[in-house]
This record gives sequence, C-alpha cells and structure tokens, in this order.
Amino acid sequence: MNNLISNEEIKQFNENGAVFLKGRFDIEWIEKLKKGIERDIKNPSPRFKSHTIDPSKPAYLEDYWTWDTVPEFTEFVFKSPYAKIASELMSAKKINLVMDNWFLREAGSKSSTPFHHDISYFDMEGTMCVLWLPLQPSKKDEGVSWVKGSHLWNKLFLRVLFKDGHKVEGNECIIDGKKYELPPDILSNKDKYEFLNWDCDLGDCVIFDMRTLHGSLNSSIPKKTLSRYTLRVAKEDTKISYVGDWTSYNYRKAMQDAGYKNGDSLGGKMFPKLYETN
Ligand SMILES: O=C(O)CCC(=O)C(=O)O
Repeated sequence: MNNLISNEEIKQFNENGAVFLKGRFDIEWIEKLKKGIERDIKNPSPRFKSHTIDPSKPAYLEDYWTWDTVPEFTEFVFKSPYAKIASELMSAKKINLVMDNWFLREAGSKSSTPFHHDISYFDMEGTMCVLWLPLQPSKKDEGVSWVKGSHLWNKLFLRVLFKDGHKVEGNECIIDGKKYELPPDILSNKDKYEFLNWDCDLGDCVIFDMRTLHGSLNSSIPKKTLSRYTLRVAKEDTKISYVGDWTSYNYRKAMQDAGYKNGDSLGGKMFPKLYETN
C-alpha cells in the first residue's frame, strides 16, 4: 500500500512534536464524526461534561471513550486512514487504540483549553500520538496551539483540569523514579516559547506527540460552534503503567476491573489493535 505521509512530514513530527497534514481525511469522515457527536450529546456517556462553570453561558463540552458506543466513532477508529498514518509517523509495526474524545466549543464560549500534555492523563508509558481533527473550518487563533519541541523536554507535568479556572491536580512528586512537575505558565511567558498553529480546512488535521504541550494561546471567542474529534493511539512499545492518583478517576478503575496490570502490553477489549504492518 502507498505511503500516506512524506518523509518531510515525519521529520516535522519528530522534531517539532506536531505536524499539520493537509486534506488527509475525506469529507465523509468529517460528516460521520459530526453525526457521532450529535448522537453522543443525545445519549452521552457518564463521562460527558461541560468545562464551563456557569450553565447559563455558552459551553465547552467534552465526552470521551465513546468509540465503542457511538457507531460513527467505531467506524472511524477501525476504518479511517488514521491508524496507518500513525504507524508511518511513529515507525510502528503495530498500532493500538488508547482513547478517543471530542470537544465542542459553543459559539460565544469563553472557556478555553489549558496548556497540558496528554501523557499525564494516562496510565501508560511508550510512544503515542494524538489526532486533532477539526470538524468545521477553523482559524489558527480559534483552535489549539502546540509548544514547538516540548515533547523533547524530557519532563512530565501534572494534569490540569479543563474546567474554567484550570486547576492543577495533585502536587509535585516522584513516582517510580518519575518526577511530576507543575506545568509551566505558558500564557504569562509567551515570548519564551515558539508556537505551532494552523488554519484548518475540512479534512486537514494535526497529529502530535503525546508529550507535546498544547492549549489555547489567546482568548479569542468563537463566533460559530467549533468541534473536533481527537484520537490517541500507541506504538507496540507501549505498556500499562499506573501512576499518580490524579489519573485515577473512572478510566483507571475500568482498566483495573478489566484486568490490565502494570507492564502489560496494549490489547484486548479496551485497547484493540487497529493496524499491523506485514
Ligand atoms: O480541541 C480542544 O478543544 C482540546 C484538545 C486537546 O487538548 C486534547 O485533545 O488533548
């Protein structure tokens, strides 16, 4: 099968921690994912939430880990080109699902995305990447910005809540030799960092390393409702690694109930294989 990604795109992903991919998803996928979000909102998972404290204000909504209950998401996870794209970007022989979610900022929402990296939210260790796929055309200041090269800082930052106020969860600590630090105050020190962000048409996406810091760089308020589907996948080196209490809420419990133990490779019901090279 032909390559979906160029060597230059792989280089950008490795060096910058995020790569913009033009027109890699057919509009049918975008329409399907939009339908999936509509379906999910009508019948959300117990994990569905608004990050906007005042319920009378336009909301910033999220649901996650619904790939197995929303048929449009199931189809995207197993049949879209993403798993093959991810295998090329990460030079992976095998790709397993980690977790999907979607975000929706209603027109007028003042709630924003805190700067964070996804690695701290998961009880896993290894090589992982994230698809960020906007479902409406969006300008660079309406979406997320990535801190160029931050995946190579060799740092782990504590989780930040998306709820207004962006509270950091837990305290600085060392767990199994891994140090978890307070995330840097990116917004007060914008001149210290280089940012990556892109205008996206339908079908464009950004794929980023699980360790790359990202969040809302400015306080722009969307004039139209904007949504995106995000999907985390892992290379074959990835293992289960239970970490600090801040990841413990329902995702950890479900993993433990399903029998996943420290050091296990991904696979099985929660983290199925999506792609394997011959
Ligand atoms: O698109 C958004 O609103 C947030 C996405 C994000 O931060 C993530 O998927 O980790």
